[in-house]
Amino acid sequence: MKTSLFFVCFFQILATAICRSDEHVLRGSLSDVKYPIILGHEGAGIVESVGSSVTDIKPGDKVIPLFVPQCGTCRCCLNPESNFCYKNVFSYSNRSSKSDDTIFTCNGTSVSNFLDTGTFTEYTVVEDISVAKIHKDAPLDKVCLIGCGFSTGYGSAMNTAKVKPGSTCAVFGLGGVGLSVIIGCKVAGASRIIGIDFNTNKFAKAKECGATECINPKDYDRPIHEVLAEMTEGGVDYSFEVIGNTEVMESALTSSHFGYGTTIIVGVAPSSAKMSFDPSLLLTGRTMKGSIFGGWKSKDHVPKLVCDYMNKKFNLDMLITHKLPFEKINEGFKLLCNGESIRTVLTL
Ligand code: CND
Ligand code: ZN
Ligand code: ZN
Repeated sequence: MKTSLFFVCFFQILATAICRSDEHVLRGSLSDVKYPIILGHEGAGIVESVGSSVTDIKPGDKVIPLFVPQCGTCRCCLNPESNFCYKNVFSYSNRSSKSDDTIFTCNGTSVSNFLDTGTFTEYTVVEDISVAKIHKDAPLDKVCLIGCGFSTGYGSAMNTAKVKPGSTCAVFGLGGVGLSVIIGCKVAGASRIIGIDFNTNKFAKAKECGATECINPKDYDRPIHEVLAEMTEGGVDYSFEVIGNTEVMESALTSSHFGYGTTIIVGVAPSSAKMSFDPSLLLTGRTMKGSIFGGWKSKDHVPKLVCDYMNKKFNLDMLITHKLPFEKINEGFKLLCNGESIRTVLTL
């Protein structure tokens, strides 16, 4: 391990949820990770020990690991518009970890650590820039969702799109991340929030989160952007792709209104995927952006999001449909793949 031991934090994971990105890696659709790998990036735990140079975290603190780090000193961290960090793993050819050497080994074989957070383990070790101390009374089996799914969706609406009061939004994909986009659109004051999914079973929960209408593309014999254009007199103000499908990304872009519509890409497409669309969609005044971890500067904002949750600014409990002991993790993946769960939280 090249990382200096002075700057590490060793902690026990007490709760972790399953996000679709973990399943993308299980399925092999992200080719830039190295196997074997410890998956999981949506967790929370309690610190056991820290390196001697770590000043902001101490043993006994509750923490959330951060899959986008915040070193605080690089060009991205210093840019108020960015939540990226030069120490992120996304800009490296190996998406499992930013260094070639790994912290973990099993019988002499290196084991990668997904997004430098790998939470599907009882204990882990991360750099101090990849972990945030949270409120001492935070319920770990709930706030683990702030480690990815909730913050990613909620921030995509609040920070990346900057949804305005009275606006119309379309959210493609009603999983844990998409429903969190809906919660963000609602908190931002959107007056119409249209959920789109081909699994109709997701509609009731989407409405509970704030969707005003839900539609299933399978119910129409014409492209969904035409249906949305009809419903909204020409197109939506904001559209979000929260699936990871490039064809849906194009639909989301086409569904936004010319002249001012904004499309946010949140879903993670397979590594080999390429997008192709008519450039006049942008030429005519639409904007398309991507959002990692909802645009939050992780180390600064995760503790605040936990406090906002505790102060009831938003409710994420309704995203948790299943709770299982950690050893039933494979059952949790089955629930996700069968479209039966929103978030399964695994606890020790
Ligand atoms: P989940 O699988 O729970 O939800 C996806 C939803 O999309 C499901 O309800 C599906 O039924 C629906 N769906 C799939 N294909 C279609 C389609 N063609 N048309 C309509 N509906 C469809 O996933 P999740 O909510 O956990 O994650 C969603 C995406 O977000 C996924 O790609 C994940 O990898 C990504 C993500 C991004 C980030 C980030 O920082 N940007 C962080 N974590 C996860
Ligand atoms: Zn940085
Ligand atoms: Zn995730």
